[in-house]
Amino acid sequence: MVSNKPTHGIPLKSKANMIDLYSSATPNGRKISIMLEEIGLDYTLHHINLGQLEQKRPEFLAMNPNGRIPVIVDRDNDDFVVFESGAIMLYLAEKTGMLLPREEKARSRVIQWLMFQMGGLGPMMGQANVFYRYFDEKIPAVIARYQHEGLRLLTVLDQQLAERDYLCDEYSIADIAHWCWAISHDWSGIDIDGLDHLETWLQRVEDRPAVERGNKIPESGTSSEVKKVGASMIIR
Ligand SMILES: N[C@@H](CCC(=O)N[C@@H](CS)C(=O)NCC(=O)O)C(=O)O
Repeated sequence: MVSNKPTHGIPLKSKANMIDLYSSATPNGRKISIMLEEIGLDYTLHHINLGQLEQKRPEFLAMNPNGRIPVIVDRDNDDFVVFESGAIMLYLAEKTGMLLPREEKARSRVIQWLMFQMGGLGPMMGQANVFYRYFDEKIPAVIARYQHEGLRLLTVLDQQLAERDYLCDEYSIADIAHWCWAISHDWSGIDIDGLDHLETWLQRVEDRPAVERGNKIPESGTSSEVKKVGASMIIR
């Protein structure tokens, strides 16, 4: 449960809660707020204003040299810092024993689908957003390339979901990671008509109370605000 009201800037510590989450209203950020809501750890949200480049300030770079959200600090583990959303999900799953199976092969399957999201769907849909939404110059071949690749990856998910309710049978961090990107297919200009298993799964995950809560942390801006922030980041 998020314990404090969202703050802006980068406060150094808040000992009252176990996890400090540095995040923004983006797919990679939402993975972690949804996960924290699912596992029920107390956390404090520090809303990083990407448009103001708070993620490039020295105090943020000291936590993540890559200057990107999300980041967590575990106050329950010597203020251990974790960056990269996939690594954060694995860390929290291992800390709590939740959303990642113990059994070796089942665990490996979840990690495989998580890596597939981190290396595939996220980067491809991210670039589709850049060229379809944020770039002033519209380059049709580039837009088509990223949208086709995004759709191809979503089709792989659709096939995987044809015979199971969740990507690896039981709901796991792989579902959270993919859902956060797949749900924004419209923003990337990717039409998922005909991917019926994917659509059913998107709704199934969305219906989870923890997903509904975590998906609003932090709150999104309007479409034009999101577009402005997206456009401001790509040229830097
Ligand atoms: N691979 C990283 C990607 C993180 C990432 O790209 N975060 C974006 C928001 S979704 C960001 O912080 N962008 C700010 C910037 O590019 O300056 C992860 O999964 O954590």
